[in-house]
Amino acid sequence: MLDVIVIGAGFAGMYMLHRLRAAGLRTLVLEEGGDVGGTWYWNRYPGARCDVESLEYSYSFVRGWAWSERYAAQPEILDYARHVAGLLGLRADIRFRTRAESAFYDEATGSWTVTTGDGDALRARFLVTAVGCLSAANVPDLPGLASFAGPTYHTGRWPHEDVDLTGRRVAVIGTGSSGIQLIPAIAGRAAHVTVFQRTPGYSTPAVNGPLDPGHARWFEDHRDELTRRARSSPGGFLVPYGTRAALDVTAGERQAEYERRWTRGGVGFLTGFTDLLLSEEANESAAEFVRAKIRAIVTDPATAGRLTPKDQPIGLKRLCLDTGYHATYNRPDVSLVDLRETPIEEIVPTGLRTRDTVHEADVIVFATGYDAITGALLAMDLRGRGGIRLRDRWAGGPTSYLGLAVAGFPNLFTITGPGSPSVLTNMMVSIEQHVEWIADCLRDLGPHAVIEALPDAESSWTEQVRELADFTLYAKSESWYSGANIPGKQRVFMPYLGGVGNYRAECERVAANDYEGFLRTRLP
Ligand code: N01
Repeated sequence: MLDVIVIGAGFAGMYMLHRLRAAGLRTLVLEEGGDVGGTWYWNRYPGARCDVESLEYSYSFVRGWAWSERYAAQPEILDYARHVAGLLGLRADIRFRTRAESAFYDEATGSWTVTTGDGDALRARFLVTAVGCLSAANVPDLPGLASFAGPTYHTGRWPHEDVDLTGRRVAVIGTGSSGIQLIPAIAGRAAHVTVFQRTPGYSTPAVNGPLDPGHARWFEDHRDELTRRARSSPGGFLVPYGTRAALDVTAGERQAEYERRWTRGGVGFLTGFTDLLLSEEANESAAEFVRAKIRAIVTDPATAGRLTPKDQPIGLKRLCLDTGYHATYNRPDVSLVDLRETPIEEIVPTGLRTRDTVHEADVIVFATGYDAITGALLAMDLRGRGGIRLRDRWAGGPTSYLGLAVAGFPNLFTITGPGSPSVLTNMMVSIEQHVEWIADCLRDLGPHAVIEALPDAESSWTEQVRELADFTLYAKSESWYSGANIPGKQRVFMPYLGGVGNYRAECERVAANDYEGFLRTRLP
């Protein structure tokens, strides 16, 4: 029997393997893909790149990698993941092209049995999921889709072989982060791009460019100090966080701050003031700034109007970063269909039919997002004590203790699970924190331990996650953060909003208090 099975070999699973090996635990990683990299293995669509600066979106303990751009493109990030796998010799303990279909906990032996897609049953004392928050692709069930004559792709399951869109008429459905990156990258190469937009989103410029080698050297020289800063910050980013409320300064000062952050680019647009996600009035000032930018960039007023978010606060859906997204609509070979005005009625062999016409297309790209945070966990048949299914435990929405553990599921840890800061933060910072906490826990407890979240601890943590969301504008928002993008999914705001610094302190306190909130026993 193994000590630990880890599911997923993205950045979380890779680091988990490294730390568990260092703790002397026999570990096997199961990975559905053909190599390491997780999200960066699957998201190969044109234009895919990180929206966190690459220097920050990298392991804090790996040195000597030279990023070429401020925001690396997907191939470079995948190269980095492969480089780290080689450096640490990880592949020897990763079984690729192996999907974990089910995982059952056996109380008698205190162990998990994981059944793979090829029918193998593997046993381990502990199970760690590193399945990613945005990995279960959402493809809408559009009538007639099977009749479409051309190929269809989802951005998160992009083929590994070359997809040549040159001279093709491409329909893109979805204008979230993926669509916003893809659309400018294929415009000009495709014969025509028709974008099907349901809700216009806010986006600010990435301001990407070659990475200054001097800055990269400085970053590496100060890496330990910068890592400490990121780990104690609200979001795990090294952006400047403002200390004043937007409503406490003059309109001119607000405007100047927004302009400064817009020009600098990156994820910091909304961190300039303390109240942008708390007060509708403050939020509206930032939203209106971005709306005015869209109106200034897009030359056709009707198109600008359709692209401009109305009656929606900014930042409650993930704020996108773009490179020339809105300006793309000034091209003659790019057109926009507003699905609120003319919904897709059906897909026909030659394209997409809306009320007034058939939009002809050779290729359809779904940039329609994910069943986020819980989707990949629930895609497996996970069963805990007494055979209870995670799917049933979470029928009313996910519950967890610290986003790391679920009552009734002993010896299971969920990296960046629901109830942890995860997707609202720099994922690298959140991944490292979870991995280190889990590895230390298993090292402290030893391989014969059984550890399980107590129901009371789980309820009060879940309540705390909800109360924090209720305190902010997120409470009323409709987004994948709360499952609103998936028909029939229970609406629960899933990420913990207290910030990575506070969250880390709480996890450390729990561990120092002899794993308070967990029931610990030992196998005989
Ligand atoms: O997915 P999304 P994404 N008919 O859910 C539309 C991360 N990420 O893949 O808003 C028509 O954001 C949907 O419309 P609406 C990042 O965290 C990061 O773009 O629901 N349209 C929306 O426009 C991000 O937030 C990076 O009305 C439909 C779009 O599809 C997360 O992944 C890059 C539809 C989905 O947007 C997800 O981003 C890419 C339907 N039936 C992604 N269903 C970087 O690091 C959905 N839509 C840069």
